[in-house]
Amino acid sequence: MAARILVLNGPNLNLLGSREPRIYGRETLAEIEAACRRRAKAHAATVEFRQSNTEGELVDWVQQAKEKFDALIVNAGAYTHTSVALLDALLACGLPAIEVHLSNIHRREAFRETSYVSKAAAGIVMGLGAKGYELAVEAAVHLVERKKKKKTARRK
Ligand code: CA2
Repeated sequence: MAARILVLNGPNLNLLGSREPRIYGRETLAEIEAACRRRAKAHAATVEFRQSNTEGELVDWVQQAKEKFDALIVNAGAYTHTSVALLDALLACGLPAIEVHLSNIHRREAFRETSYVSKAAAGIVMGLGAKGYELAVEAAVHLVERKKKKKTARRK
C-alpha cells in the first residue's frame, strides 16, 4: 500500500513567502505543499499538509495520526525549541517522524540549538529551504518501505 504521510507545520509558518525571505526563502507554504504532493505522487505516496499556530492542535494531530498515516514530517516552528508536550506525543505515536527546518537552526541564535522534536525524529533535514520538505518526503517514503520490507521478511 502507498505510504501515507502527514506533514505538520507549526506557528507562523503560514507567513512564509511574505516576510523574512533571507532566512526562510520566498516560497509560500501552499507552494511547498504542492511540491510535496508532486514528490509524493512520484512514489505513489500521498501527503496531507496541515499548519497550526496552536500547540495543543499539533499534539492532537500527532495523537490521531496512527489511525490514518504511516509517517510524519514535522516542522514545529518555534515549538521545536520549547514543546515537551509535542515530544511526548511524537514518542507515544510510534510512527517514524522526519524533522524539517527551512533554516539551519545550529547557525542561528543559541536558543534555537535545542530541539525537543529531534529526540523523537528518525531523521532531520535542515538548512535547505523549501527543498528540505521534498527531501523529507523522500526520506519518509524510504522509512515506510523499509519498515514494510522488514515486516514481510519476518513473516517468511
Ligand atoms: O527554520 C525553520 O524551519 C524553523 O522551524 C522556523 C521557525 C523557527 O522558530 C525555528 O527556529 C526554525 C519560525 C517560522 C516562522 O516563519 C516565518 C515566516 C515568515 C515570516 C515570519 C516567520
